[in-house]
Amino acid sequence: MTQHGTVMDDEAGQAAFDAVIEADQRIEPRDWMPEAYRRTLVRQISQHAHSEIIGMQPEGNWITRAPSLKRKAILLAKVQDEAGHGLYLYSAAQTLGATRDEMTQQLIDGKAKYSSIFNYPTPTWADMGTIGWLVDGAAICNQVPLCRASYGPYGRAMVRICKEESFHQRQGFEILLTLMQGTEEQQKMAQDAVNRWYWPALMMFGPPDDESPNSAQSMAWKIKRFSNDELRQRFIGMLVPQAAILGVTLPDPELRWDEDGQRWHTSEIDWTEFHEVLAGRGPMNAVRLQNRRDAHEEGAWVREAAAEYARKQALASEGMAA
Ligand code: BYC
Repeated sequence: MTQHGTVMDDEAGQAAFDAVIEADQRIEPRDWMPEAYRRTLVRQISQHAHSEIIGMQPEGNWITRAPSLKRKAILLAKVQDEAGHGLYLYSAAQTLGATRDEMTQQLIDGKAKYSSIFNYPTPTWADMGTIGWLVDGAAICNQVPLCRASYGPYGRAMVRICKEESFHQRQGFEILLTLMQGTEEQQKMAQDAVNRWYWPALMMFGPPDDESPNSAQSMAWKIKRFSNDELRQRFIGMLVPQAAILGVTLPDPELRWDEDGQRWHTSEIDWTEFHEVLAGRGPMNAVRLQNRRDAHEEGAWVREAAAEYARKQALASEGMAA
């Protein structure tokens, strides 16, 4: 293993690694790193990449039915952005030695996790607004601190992703605002979508801190900067004034600011639902995976053609060099 190109034994490597983390600087791909740090990053970054790719489906479902040409162009661009995020993130995981083929195989075999949120259906146009507002909103809250993750390629990928997510969040908010200024039927459709997505969006931040096995170590390594519950609280604080502007009700009768505890008091989150979704038994898990498998099989010819083209290019440049 190396640190800036020099061969290091494990003891010196660990000391150099600890010093970089302590000084809040960045670990780069060729630096020495503990195996567990590498594994944690591959786990989190690949899950994140899979989430972006699977996350194209709930919105992709509405591209052909968006209510105007302008809405269609915006939605198409947003879904393409998610594909781009997946690609930056797969590339970041590849710098840690994971191959794209391995990661893809784990996803289509159903062995890899991806965000629970993408296992819910999108029956109405209001779901497009709500995904932007709540899902991209939660994503920003979770991902802005990841721009400072200690692993360089991950942090840098997150900077661009967060800029795009901010646009996504605003376009979702604008869809909901338009619906809320519309007919009674449109207002009901928007409120119904908020009712369906609110709790799953809170679950995106992961299990409560005392049931989050990875948080303490990931925070010590400065991959995560805030705990799951801290970010969930921050997200609720963001939503409350925005919900008031929209005129929608957050579907939690217990929600109130607790002045003494300096935190949002909420009803209990249904963690059984979260665990069911993670176990593959959410409303759309089977459909999402089957679509991903079909797309992989149907895209085989593209991968073969690209590999063949690369092989011919390599042969041609060898011929030129000879
Ligand atoms: N869904 O110890 P914990 C997007 C798993 S894409 C599924 O707290 P950690 C977008 C967790 O992986 C948004 N699994 O873990 C795209 C762990 O399992 P393993 C995706 C979850 O890693 C398209 C176990 O539960 N965002 O924005 O410290 C359109 C215990 O949890 C979930 C990211 O991926 C969940 N919600 O913290 C629109 C952000 N929560 O691996 C929008 C990057 C937890 O031990 N990831 N699990 O078997 C992270 O920040 C962290 O990985 C998490 C979890 C906060 C999610």
